[in-house]
This record gives sequence, structure tokens and C-alpha cells, in this order.
Amino acid sequence: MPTPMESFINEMRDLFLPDEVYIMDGTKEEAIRLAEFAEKFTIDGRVVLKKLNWQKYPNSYHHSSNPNDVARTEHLTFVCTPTQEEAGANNNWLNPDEAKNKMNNLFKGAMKGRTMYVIPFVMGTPKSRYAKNCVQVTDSIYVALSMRVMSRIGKQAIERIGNCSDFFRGIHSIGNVNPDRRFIMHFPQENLVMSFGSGYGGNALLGKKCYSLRISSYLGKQEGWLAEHMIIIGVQAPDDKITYFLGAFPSACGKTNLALLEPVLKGYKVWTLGDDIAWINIGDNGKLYAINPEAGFFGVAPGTGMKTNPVMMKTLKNDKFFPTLFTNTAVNNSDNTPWWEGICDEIPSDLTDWQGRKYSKDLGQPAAHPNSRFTVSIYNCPTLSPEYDNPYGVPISGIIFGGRRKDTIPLVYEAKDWESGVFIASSLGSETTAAATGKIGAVRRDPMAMLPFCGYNMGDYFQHWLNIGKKVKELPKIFMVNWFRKDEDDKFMWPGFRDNSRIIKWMIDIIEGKVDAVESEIGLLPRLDSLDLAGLDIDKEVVEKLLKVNKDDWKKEIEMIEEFYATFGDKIPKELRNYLVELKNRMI
Ligand code: GTP
Ligand code: SPV
Ligand code: MN
Repeated sequence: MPTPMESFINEMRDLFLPDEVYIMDGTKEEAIRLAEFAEKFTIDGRVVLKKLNWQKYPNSYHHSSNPNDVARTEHLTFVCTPTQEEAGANNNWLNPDEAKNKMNNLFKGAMKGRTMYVIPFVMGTPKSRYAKNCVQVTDSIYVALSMRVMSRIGKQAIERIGNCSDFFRGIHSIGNVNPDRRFIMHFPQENLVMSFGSGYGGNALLGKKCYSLRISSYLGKQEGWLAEHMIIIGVQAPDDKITYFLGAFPSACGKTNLALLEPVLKGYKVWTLGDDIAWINIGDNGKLYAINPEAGFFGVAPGTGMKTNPVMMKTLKNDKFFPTLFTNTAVNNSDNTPWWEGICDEIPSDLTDWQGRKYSKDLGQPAAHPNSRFTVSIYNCPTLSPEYDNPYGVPISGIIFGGRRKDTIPLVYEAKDWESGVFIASSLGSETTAAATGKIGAVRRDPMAMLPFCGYNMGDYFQHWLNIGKKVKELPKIFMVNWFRKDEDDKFMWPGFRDNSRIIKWMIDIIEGKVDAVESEIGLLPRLDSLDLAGLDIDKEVVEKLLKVNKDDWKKEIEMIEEFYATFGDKIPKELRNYLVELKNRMI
């Protein structure tokens, strides 16, 4: 009798008709072999990997994707639940049978002439009771190698799966990278994702957004936990005490930067546990504990440099783990290193842009794609927390939400209690970025930074958050931040990046009851003298402006929240609707 995993592989072989089936063992030798093969192998007319300078960036390769395949495609992403109501207004919906028919037609024979890579993997450290078993098939070596970085693949997963039939099934083929034949279909009730026509991260590395957020948020609702688009950090203060935070920011709004922060403040240190996804459980003592299900970073390259994020630059130059991938960055031909806007001040003279053209400033286009990314192991990170592999996770004292907003939202404020914190998170807004295809810079509501990633009706999701709050003893404090407020000249008023540690310090002081805050219409604001701004060249008036609650702006904000809530009809919990009415009254 074949095991359930073997049956799944056989079924996939019969569907895709690959020339060969290869089951990954997860070893470094295997990865080196695959990378060497990918240097000679072309797909979609492009060599899959090009070796970069290993003296400067050990184990590194460059990958260029088809220019039509550089970001998540939310309009082609579906949640296929038995009823449309279960998926909610936050998701595109298709009937599960119809969706499967569509996908099976695309999948049929799609791997003829190719190898089908089978990737058994575990999300979370294998010894954790919170970890989950998964298997993905793919015909992309780039995807297979990326999965090695982003999760724990191979033998340890095969052993953990054993004879069980309870594992996530991820079915992926890059097809012929045709945007008209590209779909990412989720079946939460069946622990299944089908993806065709894209090799891009969030569309193709199915352990990431597809499983660890969309499918897992649904599992969390059933099982009483939360799967969130959040970083996890431990912040060590001069007294050596470590306070653990979660942080939710929409795509390309600063999670990776905050997760690897090198504080400007003396005596403070950030320990990294995760930069994108957190699974949050109620521990035996009734407190919230978080683990990072992933094992690597898939981070935005532009803007990452020694000044903004020195820890990430060191991570990318570390030789611990094989491989490190750079996708759609430019290449500096003088020394064969990856290059992007913001890595340094000078533009190299001999630069190839992300589409393989000779770069010239006169073209008026950036050399690296704005959503170009690196894929690198978390074990390369010099600030990796010793608690990262703790199967139980770390106890959470604070949750930070933030968006990219040029106005309205103050630099930082604290929610009065869990319920108002859930309201603040549910009304989170952000200007759109290059991480998803579509218009850039428009404000959209992105509750908990989960709008594109919640695998069920967002109204039910808000209720789930409120319910968790009722079950937890010693709730974390909830904060809202905005690093991106701008002045009349369209300049950022706050220096951001390493100076954000000043705001984290204030949060720790609040958590420990060392300072008190000022009540405002929207929550608790810092007193000017309780922010540590020593050594920062910023005017008091600018800080006052950064913290200002402007009633006219907020009236507009409230209208937008009302419009957004209306799209969920009576699914919005009454606590949140009432809070919105109270907030509106406070703005008169
Ligand atoms: P995803 O991987 O898409 O989920 O993104 P992310 O939230 O991890 O975003 P990331 O940290 O990669 O930052 C995205 C962009 O925001 C980069 O271009 C950064 O340079 C910029 N950024 C990050 N932090 C700050 C900040 O404090 N201030 C300003 N002005 N920009 C920032
Ligand atoms: C994001 O868009 O939030 C990312 C990149 O972290 S992706 O893996 O494509 O979702
Ligand atoms: Mn993300």
C-alpha cells in the first residue's frame, strides 16, 4: 500500500505527465547540484540562475523572471469555499468544483519534457506542536531552491509526515508564464492550493502566503489560533530584559527593516525571529505565544543598504546557508554583484538592469525592479534570536500595527484596550506599493495588513480576534505607528529605519508602566518629554506635527472606514461598529 504522500505524488505524475519525478531530500549537496543544473537550464527563454561574485556574496545567484511576473497578482487569486459568503468581500471567489476543473485543464500534461520536483516540507520547527506538514510539487527549479531557503524541506518532513494523510497539498506549475493563464486557487476546507502560470514568490512558494496565511488563517479560526502577516522581534533593553513584539505592516511597508533593526539607542538590541509571518497560539499559561513558520527572508531589495539596514547587508554576505537568490535586481558588471537603488550612493558605471539591458540614467527607469527581492536563510542573520527554534514560541507583550500614510495617522499611539486595538487594526489603511500589481500610492484599507491574505470572510476574522481577546490572560498592548507621515514639501518628517527604535523604547516604557500617555480622540499619545530624541536633529514643532490628530483629516478617514465596513454588511462585529460611531462623535 502506498502512503498518502506516495499516492499524492502518483496522482500528480498522472496529471502533469513529467519526464521525471524528483523527491527532494533537502541536503546542501542536492541544492548545489540543482543550482549548477539551473545555470545551464533555460525556461521561458531565460537561463534560470546566474552565479554572482561569491567572494562578496557567498552562495549567491541572480534570477530574472519574465517581466510580466514580478509581483503577486491579487486579481488572479481566489478563495474557493462552498459558499461565497465564507470567502467574504475581501476575496475573489469561485465555486470549488469549477475552480478545480479550470486548474486541472491547465495542469493536464503541463510538465511534459520537464521534471516534477516534489518538496516535502514543515512550516515551523519540526519538533513544535504548532508546526504543520506540507508537500508541494513544482516544475520550477527556482521555486524548489527558494523553498529550501524559506522552509524546512526534505527528510525531516518526510519522517514527520510518515503515514499521515493530514498534510497541506500545494500543486504548482509555472506553465508558460502567460498572465492570461495564471491563477492561484485556495481550497481552505481541503487544505489544498493550486497555482499555475507564475514563478513569483507569493504566487508560487506555496508555503508562504498561500498556506501560512490564507489556508492557516482558516485553520486558526477552526482551532482557536491566529495566522498573521507579522514580524516577531525581541527587544533587549539596557537592563537586559527582553520584550517580545509582533508587528503587522502591509506589503513593502517596513516589516523586514524593523525585524532586523539595529537600534540607534545605546544599550538596546533587537533579536530577530521573523520578518513576515507569525503563528500565534494561546499557551498553557493563558498568554499569547508566537512562532515564525518560515525559515528565510524573501525581502524587498531597493532601499536596503548599510545605512538603512546594515544587519540585512551582513545577512546577505554570510556564507552559512546555500543558496542566496537575488531576483530582478540589477547587476554591477565590474564585480558581478547584485545592485539596486539604495544599496549605496553611487551608481556603478557598468550596470545591467533587471531586464538585462545596459543601464542608463537617461532611460528614467530604476535599474532594479521596485519589487526586486532577495531570498536568504534566516540562519544567516547575525541578530537571529536564540529563541527562534524554541518549539513553544516566545511570549508576546506588544503588537504594533502600521501603514504607509502621508497624513492623518500620528507617528505612534496606543490603543486603550484590546477591543479598541482590534478596531484600530481593522481600520488600518495604507498607500499601495509595488509588492502587488496595480495602482501605486492609493490609500486602501488593509486590516491587520491581512486584506490580501485572510482566507475567509474578514467580518468573521474580526470576530475571531475579539474572541481571542476574551480567552487570553494578560493581553499584549496594541500600538499603531506611521513612519511615513510627510510635510508640505512631500518629505518624510520622521527619519525612520534605525531611529524607529526610539518609538519601540517608548512602547517598552509604556508596557512596564514607566511612563504615562496623553488621552486623545483616537487613543493614547506619547508625551513629548517621554520620547527619547537625544542626538536626533529634529525640531520640537516637527515632532508635535508628527503626533497631531487633525479632526478634518479624521472625518475623511472615518468616512473611508465606514465605506469599507459597509462592504462586509452585518458581518462586522457590533463592538467595532459601536466604536466607529463613538469615534465619529469625538471628532465633532
Ligand atoms: P513585504 O516583504 O512585502 O511584506 O514587505 P516589508 O513590510 O517587509 O517591507 P520592507 O521592510 O522590505 O520595506 C519596504 C520599503 O519600505 C523599503 O524600500 C524600505 O526602504 C522602506 N522602509 C522601511 N522602513 C522604513 C522607514 O522607517 N521609513 C521610511 N521612510 N521607509 C522605510
Ligand atoms: C508580500 O507581498 O507581503 C511579500 C512578498 O512578503 S510575497 O511573498 O510575494 O507575498
Ligand atoms: Mn509580506
